[in-house]
Amino acid sequence: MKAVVVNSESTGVEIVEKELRPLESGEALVEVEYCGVCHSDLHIVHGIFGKVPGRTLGHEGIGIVKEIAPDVKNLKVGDRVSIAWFFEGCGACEYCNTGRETLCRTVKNAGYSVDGGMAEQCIVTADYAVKVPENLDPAQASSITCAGVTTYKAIKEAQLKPGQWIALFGAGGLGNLAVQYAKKVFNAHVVAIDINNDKLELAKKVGADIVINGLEVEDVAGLIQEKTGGTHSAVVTAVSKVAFNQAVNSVRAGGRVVAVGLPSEMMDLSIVKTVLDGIQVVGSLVGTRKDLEEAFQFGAEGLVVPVVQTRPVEDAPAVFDEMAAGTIQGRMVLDFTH
Ligand code: 8ID
Ligand code: ZN
Repeated sequence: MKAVVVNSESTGVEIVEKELRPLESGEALVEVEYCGVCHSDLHIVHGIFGKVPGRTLGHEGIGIVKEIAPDVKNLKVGDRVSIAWFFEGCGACEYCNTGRETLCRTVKNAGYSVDGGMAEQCIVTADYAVKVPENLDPAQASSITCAGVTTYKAIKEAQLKPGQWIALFGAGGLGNLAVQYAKKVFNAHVVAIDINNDKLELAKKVGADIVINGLEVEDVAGLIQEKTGGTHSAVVTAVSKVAFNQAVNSVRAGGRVVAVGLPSEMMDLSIVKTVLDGIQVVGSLVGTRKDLEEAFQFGAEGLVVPVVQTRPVEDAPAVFDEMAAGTIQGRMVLDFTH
């Protein structure tokens, strides 16, 4: 089968032929239909979490179950399921047992510590594959499998209430979905900040009340304070510390900043401001299986509509270049159905 893998130098991706091993207990074989390309895949290719040459990428996979191990009870052949970053937890630790399973210390992550969904077929741990609702388009579902669930969960972490203001830094693959979840699901007011006007146009189209180009405005945080009185919270998916620093200064006293983007940098955090203004800064990592089920359902109900463009698998190297150049609107999704 065809698979998109990290090349041997960890500098880019290549498309190779791979064979899958036989299924083991608790596993299912999935014939992949679509897999989105996330900015995290680019980080993985560049080895920022540790080099993984030869690894099959992909944690926005959607496909159909073709085969199950004899002991699998929760899936049947023909089910449409996800292949997500949260590929498997131990199921027994304090994190797995307190609704924080993505923090499991022995977690497996698709497309990083185990082979992922950017291939014609993928072996999944059946208990961790989340079913896709019938009326959700599978290419759109792929984008919810990481970008959607991650932003939906991050907004939960922001403790956003209806009618409040939220600042969303970054309007890329994650960010445009963050706008939609914040606006349509949480009924909030949204400021979207990016450094690219095309992405801001998309943010506006999908519901942002105010858009700001961080390169065209001298004092981004000051402008947000002026227009909103300081937002109640912020979610940062931008891949730049500049945005993290602006976020801290954009929220009102008691505000919550949720870090999602993964630039390999340090943010500046004024201790005095953090203390005197009671600012909270928290990290948020993808979402649990339950979060993904909920995030899918809002897609199935048409409240959230992922902006996706399908591309042939052969385009994978080009899509990674476009991701690095920042020219993608919404999500590029590799099409394994042809
Ligand atoms: O669970 C998690 N925490 C998680 C899950 C999935 C992805 C984290 N991520 C991380 C990715 O690894 C990546 O670091 O979130 C980040 C964003 O992923 P993405 O949305 O898939 O990337 P993108 O489509 O390239 O969008 C990034 C946006 O940031 C903007 C860019 O213009 C682009 O639209 N941006 C940048 I770069 N600098 C900015 C700045 N200073 C900025 N926007 C505002 N201000
Ligand atoms: Zn991702």
